[in-house]
Amino acid sequence: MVHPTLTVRGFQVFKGFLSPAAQSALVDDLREVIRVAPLFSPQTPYGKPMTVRMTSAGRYGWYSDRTGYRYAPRHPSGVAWPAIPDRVLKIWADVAGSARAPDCCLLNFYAPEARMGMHQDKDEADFSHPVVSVSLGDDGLFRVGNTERGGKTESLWLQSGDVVVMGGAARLTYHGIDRIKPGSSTLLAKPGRINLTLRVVD
Ligand code: MD6
Ligand code: FE
Repeated sequence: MVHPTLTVRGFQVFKGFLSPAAQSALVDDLREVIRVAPLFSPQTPYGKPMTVRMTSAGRYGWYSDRTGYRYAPRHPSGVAWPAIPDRVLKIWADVAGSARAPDCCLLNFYAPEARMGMHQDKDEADFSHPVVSVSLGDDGLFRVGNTERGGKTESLWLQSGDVVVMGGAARLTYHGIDRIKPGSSTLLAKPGRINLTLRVVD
């Protein structure tokens, strides 16, 4: 049984869950995912592209364009999403407490200026499964709000190797990334941050 280092508004934070060696091995796996399914900049229903670039692994990939958000069975190029790496599935098995394996691993890449606005993760069919996130590379300032938009928030820095579980009463809590701290980690070849989110979709 693993225990979170701290819990922020129901988000369980496992600081330093992955050793530096485990982080490097994971980055090698993700390089292969990106080779097969290259990062792209999703459009949004609001007309502006997202500042993060993304891709996915698994049976479903998260996709956004002017018509809305959805899970898609293929990368925009038409190729099937690559399989979720075993090392990623192991993290889910260790922390999620879910009987099912995830069927989407969304990979977000934050270049130095990228951010992610406050959002809920609500495109999945069954909110009894948590969302598990893995941070790699530069530190990211994570903001946690409420189950309704607005109100007071709390922020914490997520560092390379940290794992967050968003489940239970926190499953529909608003959250986002205000900014990253370029150069705070040497894990990646260039400044930036990778965040993986694992979900059960259908
Ligand atoms: C990020 N994370 O850390 C954005 N979603 O870059 C998320 O949007 C997120 O950390 C669901 C559960 C945990 C998360
Ligand atoms: Fe999210």
